[in-house]
Amino acid sequence: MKYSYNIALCSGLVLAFNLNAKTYQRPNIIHIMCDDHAFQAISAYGSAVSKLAPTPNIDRLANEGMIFQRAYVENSLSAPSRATLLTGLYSHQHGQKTLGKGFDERLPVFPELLQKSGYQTAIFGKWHLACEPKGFDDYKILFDQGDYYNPEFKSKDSDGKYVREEGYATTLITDYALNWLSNRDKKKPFCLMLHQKAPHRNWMPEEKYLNLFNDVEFPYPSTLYDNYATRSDAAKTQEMSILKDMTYAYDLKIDQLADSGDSPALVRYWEKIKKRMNPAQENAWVEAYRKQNNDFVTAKLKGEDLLKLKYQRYMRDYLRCVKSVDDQVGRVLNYLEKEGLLNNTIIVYTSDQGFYLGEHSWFDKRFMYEESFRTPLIIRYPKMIKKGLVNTDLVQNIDFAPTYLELAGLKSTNLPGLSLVPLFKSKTPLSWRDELYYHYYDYPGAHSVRKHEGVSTKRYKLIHFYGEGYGKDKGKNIDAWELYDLVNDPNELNNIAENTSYQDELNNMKVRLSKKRTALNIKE
Ligand code: SGN
Ligand code: CA
Repeated sequence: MKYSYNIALCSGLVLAFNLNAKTYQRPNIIHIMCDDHAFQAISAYGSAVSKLAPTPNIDRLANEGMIFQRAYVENSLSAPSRATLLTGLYSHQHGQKTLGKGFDERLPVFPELLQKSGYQTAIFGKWHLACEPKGFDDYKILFDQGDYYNPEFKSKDSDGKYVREEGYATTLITDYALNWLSNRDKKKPFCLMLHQKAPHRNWMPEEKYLNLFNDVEFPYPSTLYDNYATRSDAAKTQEMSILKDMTYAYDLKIDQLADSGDSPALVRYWEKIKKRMNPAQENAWVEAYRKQNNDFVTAKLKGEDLLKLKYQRYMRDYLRCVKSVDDQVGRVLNYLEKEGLLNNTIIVYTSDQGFYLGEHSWFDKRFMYEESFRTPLIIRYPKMIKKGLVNTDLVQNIDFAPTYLELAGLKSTNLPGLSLVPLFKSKTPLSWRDELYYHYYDYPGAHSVRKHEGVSTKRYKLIHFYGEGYGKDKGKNIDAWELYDLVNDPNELNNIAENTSYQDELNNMKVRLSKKRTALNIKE
């Protein structure tokens, strides 16, 4: 096997912590990963939107730990990110490059190694890989993307079947996690992966929050009207525009407008989803949206006004879902506090990628532009991390596996990522990476984002869009370069690849990309 872990218990690593190896107590690990949770929707990150929809429990993790300002993924999509988390590998190395099948199940995954070394391991919530979970003592996973209301879960005891559970996904997933923690063997350390489905599309809030934010007008991102003037065709041919692609019924819950251009497949899907609700849930739902839907229909808005109202409706539902996520993080923290586990448990809060909250006029993710390439990352571990620290080093989701292995006293070899442990102590090694490699492959696919790869330093980002066009893009092969100066143009509005003053930077970045491709053996 090409990628291997050395599973020997490694006292050398333990000593590297400056702790006495004999007294080193391996920490418990809780990896909380929410689906599509934009950093812009976490108040600790300080965006204008998040100030109106605060997340006090997630913020507590940041206040008592370290917030990473420059955490990124290597491929902004769920299944690839999940495979990367488990293996520590890039998409082309573990095979899960798109949402379809691809994961090389023979590869070792870090929970399996933790399990073999004496950890109790479990995963609850979204799984999203075509294979069965391995390396977990217990699991309860959603079917595919999972449902918000009364979702179906497969568990160790369900005979391979998905079984409907009554309730709201975010709460149920947390219930399972806390129940597992309560019944664990207290003599052994644990590794718990708590993977929420929320706030993934189609953003269905919990009953009690259906009216939250009704009177709030969320501020608009400064790039809401981006016209992609300096960009390649890729930004112009995507299908993730709030104005054009966000549907009335499925996305915005305005059923009266289902025949005003919505995709019939999504309308049918939405009808099916609604049937999952029990009568009380359905009533609450209809009541909550009645007035605002009537207002929306009566207003008959067009153009900019329509975009703004769609954005408001999108933000309200998205942030309502986030509110439930934050509540449940609070429940987990309370449990750990009550059980005296807050000191020796590393709690990681992150997402499987970033997400657009109207920036560039979009929802969804996939692009290497900051809002989807970047992801939230907050880590609380008082034994190593002092309170209230802000980290600005370039970190990436390939770093999780080496971090967890090091914390568990295990050694990893041949992994492309870096353990974050030295950063916890605010001592960035001089040799820390100064660039990130990114590659998106899922085209043709939902939202029509063209294939691209790139490298990013703290200062510049180079993106290369490539490949044949399909469907509506048939005949439009693309081979386009974009370069952004992240310091002078943090919103990435000015592609300077063709600007004569930046040809040295362009060439330097092209050399970086070419070297990365060689080092990582990229074939595509
Ligand atoms: C579904 C969504 C897409 C989303 C992908 C991937 N469509 O296909 O909007 O981009 O998931 O999301 S939906 O009609 O099913 O809602 S991911 O987080 O799993 O990568
Ligand atoms: Ca996702």
